[in-house]
Amino acid sequence: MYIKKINKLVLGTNNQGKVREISKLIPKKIKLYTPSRLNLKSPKETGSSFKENSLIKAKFFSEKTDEICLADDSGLEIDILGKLPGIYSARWAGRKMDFKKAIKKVYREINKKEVDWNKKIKCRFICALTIYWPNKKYYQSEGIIKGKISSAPKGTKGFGYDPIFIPNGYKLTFGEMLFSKKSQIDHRFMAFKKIKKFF
Ligand code: ITT
Repeated sequence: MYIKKINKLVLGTNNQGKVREISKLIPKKIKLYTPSRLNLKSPKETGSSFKENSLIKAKFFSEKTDEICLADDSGLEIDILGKLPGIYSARWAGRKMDFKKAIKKVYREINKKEVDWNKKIKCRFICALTIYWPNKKYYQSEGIIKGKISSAPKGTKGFGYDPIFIPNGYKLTFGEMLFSKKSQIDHRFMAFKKIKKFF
């Protein structure tokens, strides 16, 4: 299949943590634009899955700009909480996107279950990416990284729920890990690997 390489792209996210991380994955020669630079707010995420929500965002920003758009919908699923916060991961942080508050809510909800912190609190980060072209074609991919919830938040690197997530096979939280390490194993990288051919 002949794939026309992309040389200009709108990153359909208003989350600066994602902008930082996705920008590093995309080859330097591609010109990147962000909604904040174009003064565009995000659409309502009315989908019921990561894939649906990433499509809503990619389509919205592509139609607004008439450019190719890459959007990410992601979140943390915690088994003992029935996979919450999941697609509500950003919403748990409230309107001010306060992740200290979201993390407190995670511990509050887990402790309501009277868990044994010596046992593993299983969870996973999921990322759905959608590339949407102005001719309405689109392509989606999903990436997952499994892990456990740390018994306390640790580290100041990264963003969002990084201080409470310990990937399987590691002792450090994503908040303690160097970005160069996180970006080689995380859900965003796993999803990105599947769409790399377009860049
Ligand atoms: P956009 O919709 O503008 O992209 P958002 O923050 O609302 O920004 P989501 O709806 O996809 O994005 O919410 C996902 C939330 O899950 C996000 O706010 C992060 O806090 C969290 N999250 C996703 N990937 C993460 C990662 O790699 N590390 C830590 N937290 C992450």
